[in-house]
Amino acid sequence: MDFILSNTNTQTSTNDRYLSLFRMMCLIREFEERAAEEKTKGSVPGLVHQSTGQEAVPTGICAHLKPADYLFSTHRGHGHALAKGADPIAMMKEIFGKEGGTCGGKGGSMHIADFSVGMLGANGILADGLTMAVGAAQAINLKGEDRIACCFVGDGTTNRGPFFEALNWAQVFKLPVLFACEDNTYASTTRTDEVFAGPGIVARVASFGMKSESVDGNDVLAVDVAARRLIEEIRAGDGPRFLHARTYRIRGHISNDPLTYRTKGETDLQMTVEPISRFEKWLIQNGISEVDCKKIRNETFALIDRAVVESLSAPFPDSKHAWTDVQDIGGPQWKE
Ligand SMILES: Cc1ncc(C[n+]2csc(CCOP(=O)(O)OP(=O)(O)O)c2C)c(N)n1
Ligand SMILES: [Mg+2]
Repeated sequence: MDFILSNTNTQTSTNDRYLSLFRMMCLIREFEERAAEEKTKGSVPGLVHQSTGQEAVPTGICAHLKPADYLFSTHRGHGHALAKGADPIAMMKEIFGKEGGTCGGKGGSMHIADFSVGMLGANGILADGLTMAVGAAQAINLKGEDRIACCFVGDGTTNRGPFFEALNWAQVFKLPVLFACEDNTYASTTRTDEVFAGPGIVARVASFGMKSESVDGNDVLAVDVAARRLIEEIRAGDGPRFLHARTYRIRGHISNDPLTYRTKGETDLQMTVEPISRFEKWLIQNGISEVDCKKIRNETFALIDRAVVESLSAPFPDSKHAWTDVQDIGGPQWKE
């Protein structure tokens, strides 16, 4: 992290920006910790995949996306949706399957979408978001629109066929899409490097002739700088780009994962470089007060607490709405 804070006016707005990055990371962490807690208590149907330790990646990238840009996500997508601007209270209700959720409580954790902020959907099918993002980017080009598409992808998913199709098509047609790989070391219970042929993800991307950057994904400022650069190039019409962020999944694959495939020592070591306390330490060393950081942590705690309380008391959707909003291809004639 090579940014220095000072007390000039320009720096005040820079400091505000750093604090907003910090706030977003805290929001994602708190949101997922509480969602997983409620899952354990039995209030949440469906699975909860936490991205604890990976918060710097969506935070640094989505800071450079505009509301009009399209975002496609994965099964581990709460952070992506929050960073794109989805309402945390409506998202929590969605995870609880309640009325008032971003998809009326009918999608759940792995199908969160909020079209009003360009978040076009999480996705439980690995790699399918990539091909959808490429389709959206092709539509953007055909219509001559001023926006880009972005899609998150896990490291393990880069072994699936649609990954190769998506990169190839995007590069051939020079489409405005950012592929953002969260390389969190694991694919479920498997270390990805044990099942990955060749010299690595960046080399695979290079074989398509696509420009990429590989960054420390636990350093929000490194992600921020790389994302700004790559997104500027995409907006300039240079075609697709790939951002490879090296990070670590501190929690299990799902909230009740017994973690028998790795040692506690490994996770403890990763805790020493996890992005939130690391950035907080840097902020304090560079002139932001501990009180300001604490205030942000307290505010996010209060907001998520409210989200949980409201979600618990919200009603389930009325069964008469079961067939609305579930497809957009002309209504549910097939049911009748
Ligand atoms: C097509 C498909 N195959 C298998 C699965 C089951 N599955 C869910 S997550 C996962 C591992 C994904 O690993 P990675 O891409 O690294 O993402 P991460 O979970 O680490 O975020 C698997 C195999 C799935 N959801 N979809
Ligand atoms: Mg992974």
